[in-house]
Amino acid sequence: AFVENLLKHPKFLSSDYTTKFIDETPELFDFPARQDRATKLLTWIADVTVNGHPDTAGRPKPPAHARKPVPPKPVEAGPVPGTRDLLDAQGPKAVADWMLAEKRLLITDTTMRDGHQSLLATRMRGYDMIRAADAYSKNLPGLFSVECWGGATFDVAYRFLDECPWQRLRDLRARMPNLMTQMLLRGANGVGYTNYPDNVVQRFVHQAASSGVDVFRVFDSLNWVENMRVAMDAVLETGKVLEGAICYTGDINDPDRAKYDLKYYVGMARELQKAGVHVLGLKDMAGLLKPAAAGPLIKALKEETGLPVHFHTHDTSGISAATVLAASAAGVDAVDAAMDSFSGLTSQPCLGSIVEATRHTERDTQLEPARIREMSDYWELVRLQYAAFESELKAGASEVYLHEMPGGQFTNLKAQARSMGLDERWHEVAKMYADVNKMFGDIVKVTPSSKVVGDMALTMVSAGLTVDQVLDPKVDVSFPESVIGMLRGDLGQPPGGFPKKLVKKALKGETPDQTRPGARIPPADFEAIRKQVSEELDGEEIDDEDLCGYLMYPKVFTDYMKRHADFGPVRVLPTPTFFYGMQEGEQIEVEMEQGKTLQVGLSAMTDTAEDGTVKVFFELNGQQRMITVRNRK
Ligand code: BTN
Ligand code: 3PY
Ligand code: ZN
Repeated sequence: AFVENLLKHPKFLSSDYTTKFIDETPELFDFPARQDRATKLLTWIADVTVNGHPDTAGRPKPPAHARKPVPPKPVEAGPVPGTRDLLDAQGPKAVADWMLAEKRLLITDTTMRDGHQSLLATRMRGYDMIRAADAYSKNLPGLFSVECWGGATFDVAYRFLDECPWQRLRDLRARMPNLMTQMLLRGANGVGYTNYPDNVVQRFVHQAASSGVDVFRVFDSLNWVENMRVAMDAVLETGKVLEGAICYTGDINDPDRAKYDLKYYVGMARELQKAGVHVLGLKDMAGLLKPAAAGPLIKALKEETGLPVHFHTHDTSGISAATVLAASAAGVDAVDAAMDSFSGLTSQPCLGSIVEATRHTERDTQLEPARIREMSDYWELVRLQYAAFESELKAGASEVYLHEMPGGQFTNLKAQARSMGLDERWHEVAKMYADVNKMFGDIVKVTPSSKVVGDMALTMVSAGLTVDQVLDPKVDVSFPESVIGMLRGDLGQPPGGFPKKLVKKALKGETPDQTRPGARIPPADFEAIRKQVSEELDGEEIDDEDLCGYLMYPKVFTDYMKRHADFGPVRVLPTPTFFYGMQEGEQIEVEMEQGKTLQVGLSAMTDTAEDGTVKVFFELNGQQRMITVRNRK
């Protein structure tokens, strides 16, 4: 591969090189070109062993005592029929009717999506999820659904975990045939941060349904129902469950936040009902719904629409379980919770404790505490392997009622602040986030609108700007691109519109567009795009899932495909191997696919040679293999 690279290097071809050429031209070592899958995987292991993984560099390591996570043993019997069987046999309306008729408090487990999105920067690999899926199916058949897809997990899978999110979905689906899988869809923003053409959103929804999603929770980051319709109509066409979500912000009991009062939420619920949703989602992405507000809100939503209500919250404040119990007492149909070891703080409330708290009451979930504990024990060991991605957040914080940041954004924004040298000034950032929200007219803050508020807050803190200065026509302010885009109307319209004075200043007189963004973006030409992507990737076949990945994240997708061509299906590597490589003398098993397992041992490695390379010696199913990698450190 080295010689191949050398022979095709432009400088080499033009004879424009010196004797130092090889030392000065690291890309010559960018192999391997096309090799067999096992060699590619060994190349990844060798590279990470020598150079480390960029994502864990400088971060805490898993503790030395961390044992290998072993998933709970599935009970002997085959899977008991669950919600998925009902959906398949009778359709989504029957699921909704069944929810209304159930006395039990139904539970969605969010560990595989929002749990790790909120606690571990979305870094949990499919490997660790898929290993647990059979136990979920056999031991917890009474769950309402398993949230395991969408939100930030889609792009993080490609971007940082070098795995295909679609494959993860298919693998999970196959192992949990009796349970409904659930995803989070950002309406017209798909699983991205921008508005897509209508036909892209439609195609994405249909692909997600056929690859294995059963429940679609659809929301809009400004609560603009108009902007949710394309996605919602597409879900209705698939025959899967449409959960239209209201994003909750403010406080219905606070007379100073009258913009988001009970009437507002009931009005939105009615719009969603008219749009044909099967289930009403109440998405409290920051964990702001207080126990005393949950009862009146949930009663009103149920009475006014007759729909089942599914409540989602975050425990940033530390009192979300109280809200869940108040919601339960008020008759909420289903709630989200994370397995104990992935609960609390910016994640969901504790699943096992909700099960215990409702036991022997009318709302008894009928889930088995022992099964939950053993599942949580598995996740506890999994979590240790992701020590690099833990945030330093240690306690609940009432500050969330000030800034109203979504649980999934909190640790991200903190990291962004750190990278700008603002780590000492976090509480200022939090206060500024609140001020920016007011300046924007008090908007719903959830991906992607929350990112816009965060960008503006960081800009203002680092430039030392106040709200008054930003609004002052005489002060020159350089607004972040995301802010200009939102005020221009790229994300749609918030209730009441954006404040005119701010819009005028940021857009420098340009008129904002208040029409639906999707209606002004021309449709994508799928087959032309497929052909062009395939050409960019040396003729690689682009299947329908790949195409949808590209449509959401063009560069993230093609970069992933290029790494995949070099390093193979690294999703099959155990998590410690993926992030840290191997130790000399270590042996691992790698299951390439069912029934095809590789035995990999790392027998020795050389010191770094003159030319900057290291030779790593492996045993692959008993055969000696040597991989040469450049030491980039
Ligand atoms: C990231 O930025 O974190 C994702 C890129 C990962 C690159 C991996 S690390 C091991 C291997 N060696 C490389 O040079 N690239 C891949
Ligand atoms: C996401 O969009 O990823 C969210 O979790 C919003 O709460
Ligand atoms: Zn959430």
